[in-house]
Amino acid sequence: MIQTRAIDVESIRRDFPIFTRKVNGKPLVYLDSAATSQKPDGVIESMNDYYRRYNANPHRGVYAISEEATAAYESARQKVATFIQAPSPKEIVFTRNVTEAINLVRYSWGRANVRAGDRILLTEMEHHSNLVPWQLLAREVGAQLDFLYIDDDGLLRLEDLDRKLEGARLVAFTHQSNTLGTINPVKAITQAAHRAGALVLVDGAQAVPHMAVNVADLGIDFYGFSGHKMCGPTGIGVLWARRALLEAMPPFMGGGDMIKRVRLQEATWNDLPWKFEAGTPSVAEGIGLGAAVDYLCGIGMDRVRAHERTLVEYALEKLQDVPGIRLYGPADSEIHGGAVSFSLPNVHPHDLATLVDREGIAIRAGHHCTQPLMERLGVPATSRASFYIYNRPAEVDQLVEAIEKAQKVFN
Ligand code: 7TS
Repeated sequence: MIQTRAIDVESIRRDFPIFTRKVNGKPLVYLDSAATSQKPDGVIESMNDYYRRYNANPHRGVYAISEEATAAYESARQKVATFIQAPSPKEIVFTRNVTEAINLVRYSWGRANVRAGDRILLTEMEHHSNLVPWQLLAREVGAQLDFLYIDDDGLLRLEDLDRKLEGARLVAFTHQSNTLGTINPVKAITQAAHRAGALVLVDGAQAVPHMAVNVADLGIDFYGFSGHKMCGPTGIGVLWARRALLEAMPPFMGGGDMIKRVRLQEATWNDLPWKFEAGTPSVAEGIGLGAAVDYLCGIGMDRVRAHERTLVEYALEKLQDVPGIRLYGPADSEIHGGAVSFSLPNVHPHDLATLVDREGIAIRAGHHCTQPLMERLGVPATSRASFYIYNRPAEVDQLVEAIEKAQKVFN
């Protein structure tokens, strides 16, 4: 059995209460962190503590517990800013999730800046969250969608990039594919896009939880991600954008908190980032996300990535030996993040997921919200195992054994 020396998995696992439970009489083997990660005690406790000790609506009251709630919520924003190396917490807009972050850009920036005939360049591997919003915008303003396609290794075909950038206003693509695991060359695409005069939005849902991300160094314009995939709670996500863009963009939703002065016929907007945060925010969730950032920083993102890289290498090596298996995505772990998709000749992905669940193993089966990518791969669905800090190499062995057992049922 191989060991990953990057992090102490056994100690990390003790921080996650869910790993004390059994599923179908077996210890839980959780291989679906690309869908949502498990939560450590510190995150759960931070939210409990807010509700138990200082629950109040932030930004409004002048009394002590409201000030405490405001301070905790805004300190989470600062933590997130530092985590992704954003120049200022004013550039960190809290949303519900990455889906809302992308829709915010579509609605606020897109409607003001994308015109009839403009192009929006996407890729064939996008999650529906980074595809459907642009379909809606394109339909609304008369813009055209174009796509970068993938090669058989699951890499973007960048030889088409410069040609496709002609007339593009925006390039929107995922940092890491949730289905293929492919880590895209963000800097290279961004440089080409900027040369062509297009802005760049990157969907960081599968990247921020798993590697060190520096938005300033990447040179991009918009970056979004979800708290629940990075040890944080559901209901909180982040849009980072360059300050000048946020300053120029009209608000997303109207309501309380996002205004400075309201008269019957008109209103003026609050400062950044609150201009984009209408209504009572997800306070507990924001605080929980701050605790998740603390937790990940305590491990170190380079070690998180190193650990997952070891797991992916091991998984690719072990899965390769399963008779008839088809593996998707790059073979090189340098550009393959912690999600491995595969299919078997005689077992439908849903049947496989059901059978391995009997062994306590949670994997995902389906189109992973990437239906166009499934079409390109020529399958309706794949099985996917995705890894995180709490996964052991031995769980890869358990998965492979369970797959082989499932194959016997169907052969
Ligand atoms: N973008 C990517 C790359 C994703 O992987 C996901 C969720 C989303 C956007 C949407 O995230 P949300 O938090 O706004 O819903 N991906 C998955 C998955 O792979 N399985 O379940 C959800």
